Amino acid sequence: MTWHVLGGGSLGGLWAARLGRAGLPVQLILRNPQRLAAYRAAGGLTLVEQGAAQTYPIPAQLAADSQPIERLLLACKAYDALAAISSIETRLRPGAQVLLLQNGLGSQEQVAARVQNARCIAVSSTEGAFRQDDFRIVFAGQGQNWLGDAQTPPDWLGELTLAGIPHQWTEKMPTRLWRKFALNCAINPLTVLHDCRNGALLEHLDEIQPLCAELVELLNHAGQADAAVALYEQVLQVLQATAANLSSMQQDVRAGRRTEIDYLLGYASTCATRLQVPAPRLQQLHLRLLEHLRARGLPCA
Ligand code: NAD
Ligand code: KPL
Repeated sequence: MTWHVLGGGSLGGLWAARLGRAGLPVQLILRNPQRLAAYRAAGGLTLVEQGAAQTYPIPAQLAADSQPIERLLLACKAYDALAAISSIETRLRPGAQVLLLQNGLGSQEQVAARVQNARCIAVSSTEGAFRQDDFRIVFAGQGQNWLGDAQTPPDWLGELTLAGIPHQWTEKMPTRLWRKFALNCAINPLTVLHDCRNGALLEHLDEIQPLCAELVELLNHAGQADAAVALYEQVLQVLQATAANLSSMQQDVRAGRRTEIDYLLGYASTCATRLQVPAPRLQQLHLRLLEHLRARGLPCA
């Protein structure tokens, strides 16, 4: 069965290259004829690992192709996910499996609501990759891919093992997603506002501690108590362990790219309002970040 990978960016490229070089059938789905032509001219996807580059001639197509899709990795940003799935929805076979790689919360529900005959499986990745150039991806950090839903594990997990893609199946995927969401809400926006690396936030614990307290309340009211346990302590651990890193949001802002703010603080603010949980610090942080983005001419959604 073919792995269709929508999005030839950092994580899509990383997954497609590993699946393809393991001899598994892979098809990349690219945005438009110009991107497809550029990809073909590049001769495939180049993956750089520990300084060594290798090009993999993975076949690619457009969303308008007629090949039915049984297994799809949706590897775009959260804000592109709904449009991306809509572009191929008529190609999905009934019961198709769709892996959702997006950070934050909200896009998974949007996609699942759009393709109700598909089995949507969320993935939370701690692997790191970035685009050095078009179709040239640097594998920058080893990590884990947590994935799961309420059904029995699919039979293709062995293919991930064959491809050397680290993964762990969990029935508690919502807890994983909410925990990562809370960590990202507590860390990423403040790194942008203080224009600093993760470790420098250890000097701003007066802001982080009450923010974590609000996030804990929010998670508890959202029925995600497990994801709220010792949140502040884990935020401190992440800040220490990733002290020299730029958060993903900080990288986006520095590069002048759109951020996934709507799927982090945007989702948190909306959720707090809907559940009538007081969250003044989260909401103020959201407004400060929006103002910061606006002042730099970056999209506010
Ligand atoms: P990226 O911007 O590098 O790649 C996304 C790709 O999707 C781009 O090439 C874009 O052109 C393509 N795309 C968007 N809409 C499309 C469409 N309709 N049709 C075809 N292609 C389309 O993004 P990324 O870094 O791979 O991130 C993907 C998701 O994974 C994000 O939610 C991100 O937060 C998450 N994530 C990334 C990393 C990382 O290290 N890069 C780690 C963990 C999680
Ligand atoms: O996931 C992250 C990100 O940058 O998006 C952490 C590690 C939480 C902060 O850098």
